[in-house]
Amino acid sequence: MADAESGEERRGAFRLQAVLDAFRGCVDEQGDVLLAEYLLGWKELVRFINGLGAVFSFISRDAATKINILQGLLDREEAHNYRTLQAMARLEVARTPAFSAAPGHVHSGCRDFLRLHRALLWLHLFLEKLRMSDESSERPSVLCAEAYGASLAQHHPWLVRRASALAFRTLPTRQVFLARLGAGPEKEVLAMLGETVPAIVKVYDISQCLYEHYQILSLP
Ligand code: 1PX
Repeated sequence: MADAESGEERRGAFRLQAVLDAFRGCVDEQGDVLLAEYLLGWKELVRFINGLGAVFSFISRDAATKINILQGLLDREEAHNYRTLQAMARLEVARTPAFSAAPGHVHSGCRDFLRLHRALLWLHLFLEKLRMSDESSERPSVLCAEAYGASLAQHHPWLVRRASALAFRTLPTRQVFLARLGAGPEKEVLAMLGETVPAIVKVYDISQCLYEHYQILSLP
């Protein structure tokens, strides 16, 4: 099993191109979300956050845990049931009566996917702000906090919001941040963000529709 990297280890440099390829490639001809490709995108994002320092390790560990749970389902269960988000949701909803209100989260890929799905909204908002920014804009730390406040924060308790706010303050300047995306000169980074954001939005919208359809947007 290809584990998501823990906060301690880091193999190779982050590449925005790999995120773009993964999120672009994770929607199949039927418009279904391929879980293996989706997780590849998240593994690359975890690689980026691991490069930001120990203050972000509580975030990367949580993301890696969820990625590894889903990867484990893909690797161990009958693969066809977990090849796509649609197949996984169909299976889990049919298997558990009153799934959307079932207490706990034993063996539910849908609840862990939901956490990543919510984080994808943060990523979309943040990358769009970054893409639209210039040297006179607010620092990435501020853009990140704004995106978080408009998305993930509503799902997190005070302590997590507080720890996140402290971590955001340590983010580097815009120039350094863009350089770390590993996509060349600023103009090229911004152009690649212009392709990455719509690819992320497409996957987000498909997943959101599915969760609305099954009424599982509040899985505990
Ligand atoms: C192109 C590069 C851009 C930067 C990429 C950075 C990737 C960040 C990955 C963040 C993944 C966060 C997953 C959070 C999932 C979650 O909401 N978990 C909570 C609930 O889980 P539970 O199992 O209990 O229901 C959990 O409580 C969260 C714990 C950790 C805190 C999460 C804070 C998320 C902040 C997101 C912003 C990351 C800042 C990165 C700076 C660039």
